[in-house]
Amino acid sequence: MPRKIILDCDPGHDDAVAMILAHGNPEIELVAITTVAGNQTLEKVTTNALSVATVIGLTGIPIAKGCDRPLVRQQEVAESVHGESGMEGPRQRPATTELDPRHAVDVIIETVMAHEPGEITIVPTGALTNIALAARKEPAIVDRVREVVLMGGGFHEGNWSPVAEFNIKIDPEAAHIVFSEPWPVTMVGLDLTHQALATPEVVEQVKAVGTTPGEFVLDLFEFFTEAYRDNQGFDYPPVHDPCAVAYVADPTVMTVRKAPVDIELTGTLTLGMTVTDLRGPAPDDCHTQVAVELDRDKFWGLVVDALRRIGEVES
Ligand SMILES: [Ca+2]
Repeated sequence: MPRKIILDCDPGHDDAVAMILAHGNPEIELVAITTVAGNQTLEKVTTNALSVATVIGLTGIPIAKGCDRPLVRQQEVAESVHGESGMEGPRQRPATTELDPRHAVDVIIETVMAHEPGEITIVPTGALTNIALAARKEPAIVDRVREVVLMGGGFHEGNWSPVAEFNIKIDPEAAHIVFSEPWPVTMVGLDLTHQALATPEVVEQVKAVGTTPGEFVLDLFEFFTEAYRDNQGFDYPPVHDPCAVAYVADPTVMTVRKAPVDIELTGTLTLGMTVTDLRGPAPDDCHTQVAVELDRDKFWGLVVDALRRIGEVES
C-alpha cells in the first residue's frame, strides 16, 4: 500500500522537485498539495505549485492556498535563493490546473479526518504555519496523523542565521507548536539536506531522462546552482525538500536518530534554532527524531526514477 501524504510547500526550486518525487514515486500516493508563504509570497508560491503540477501532469487532487504570513513575526521571503518569482529559471508556463477553493488548513483537516487514523502522513517543506493552525483548529488530527516528516531545522547547521534554518526561523512559533504536539515528527534538517547536492553527475542523470519535466528540473538546477554559489558559497546546490519525501518513500534512504527537539523562541542570537538534545539515548517517550546521514545514490535514484515514471507530459 502506498503511503498517503499531504505535501505542504512553498515552491521554491526544491519544493518543485519534492512534488515530482511525490507524484512519480510508486510508494507514495499524493492526496493533496497545500501552499504557505515562505520562499516567496503566498500568491507567487501558489502560482508556482499550479505551474509545476501542469508541467508534470499532476491532476485530480486538491491544491489549496494557505497562510499568507507567519503566526506572529513579520513576513520574510527568500528572494536571494529563489528569485523574484520564487521559482526563477524555468520558462514560466501558464497553469492549467485549478486551485481548490478551500483554505489549506481546512484541506489538511478534512483530508486527515476523512481517512482512517494512521493513514495520512504530513510532509511540510515550508514554514509550519498551516500545520500549526490545523493542529489548533482541529486538535483531533494530531492523533490521526501517522507522522509529520518535515524539511526544516538542523541540529548542527543553520542557513538563515548561524544556527537557524529558513523554514523554522521565519515562523518559529508555528514550528514550536508542530514540534510540541505528541505526533511523531521526523526533522529532515540541513545536516541531512546539505548531503543532497545536485552535482554534475546528478545533472547528467536528469539529462539522460530526456523529457519535458526533466528539462524543467535542469532549468531549476541551473538557477539554484548560481544562487547557492553566489549567496552561500556552495559549489553545488543542496536540494532540500525532496529529502523529506524520500524518507517516506523509502526510510532506508537515510539514517535517523531519536532525540528531543525544542524550538528557540526568545534567543536574541538563536531565534528559530532547533535545539536538539543529542546527549545520550533519548527518553522512551521521545516523539521526535532527526535525520543524520543520506544514502546519496539511493536518494538521487529515487528522484530520477520518479522523473522516468512521470515520462513525457504534453504541454
Ligand atoms: Ca520549501
